[in-house]
Amino acid sequence: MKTYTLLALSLVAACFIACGSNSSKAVSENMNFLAESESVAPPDVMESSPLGDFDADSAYYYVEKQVEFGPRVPNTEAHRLTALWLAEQLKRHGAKVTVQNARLEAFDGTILNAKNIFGQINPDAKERILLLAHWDSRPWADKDPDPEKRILPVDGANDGASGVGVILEIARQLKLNPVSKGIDILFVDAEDWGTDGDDESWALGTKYFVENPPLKNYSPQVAILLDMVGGENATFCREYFSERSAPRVAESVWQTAGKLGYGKYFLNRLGTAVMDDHVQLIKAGIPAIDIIEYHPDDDLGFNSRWHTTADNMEGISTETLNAVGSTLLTYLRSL
Ligand code: AHN
Ligand code: ZN
Repeated sequence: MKTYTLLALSLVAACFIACGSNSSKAVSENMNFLAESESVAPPDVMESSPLGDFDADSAYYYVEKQVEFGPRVPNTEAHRLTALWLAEQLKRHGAKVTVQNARLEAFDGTILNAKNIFGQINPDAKERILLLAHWDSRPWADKDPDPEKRILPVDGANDGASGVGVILEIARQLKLNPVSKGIDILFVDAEDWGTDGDDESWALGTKYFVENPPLKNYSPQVAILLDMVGGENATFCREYFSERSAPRVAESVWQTAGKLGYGKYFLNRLGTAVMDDHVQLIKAGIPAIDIIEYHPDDDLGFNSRWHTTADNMEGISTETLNAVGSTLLTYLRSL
């Protein structure tokens, strides 16, 4: 991983860390997803969860389901089918769904047929919180230790699917046991078709979203981004831009985690600055925090699987998904 150290206080002088992932799977096995989509979590998972509690097995299942489509690389069939499945899942959880279609030009000139999937829970509530995660996966495992694998797409089990899986499970729980606040969910596309050294090449989907808001005067009170929230032994620090943008929200989230006994995951200390989707929101005036794996005391940075072919289901930990999902759901219920 690579960390670009922040030298200036402005967002323009950004810095960050890097990414990892894995193998491809046949898309054809996934053609029956529409029929399956009515069943969400397997029955034993549903029964094991008390009403209103985050169920990490269910979140894991959502992560696995995404990975089974194959790498969700823009302009592929796996990507197209995953978008349909995600919109379907949000609808099933009672959200009012809008899909934004955008043609976005990547740094290498490729035109990406991108889709931002936006769902609103309690669409008439005035006070709103936005939860987001990117759902695309990186086209190249450029950090893979094996040079021959660096042209392969990544599974993005952690980098992409984990955040989406946690948010889908939160949506499911909010349907079982609703809150009165407005909760918006945004699965953004085209985050990960970027290149090192070009900050503007990342987070294209979120940039499009803020430039083309799906609603007039859309201004959630705060946005919470989940990125790489499923890695085994992950730690989460208070990311630099988040801390400048919404310190009180970060404080509450980290405090909530501590009270729930997840202090070994949520380290209450300042992390590095990461160029991620939340930066586009902050630039557009939406306060935002990023919950992203970061290891402050070693060279690992994000996670050794990041942007390698090893970012697959083997790196996903139910315990980590539980720490993040339980913390976030408890935080949302406390508002
Ligand atoms: C960069 O590496 C530029 N940003 C980290 C954001 C990221 C990439 N999250 C997942 N993949
Ligand atoms: Zn990535």
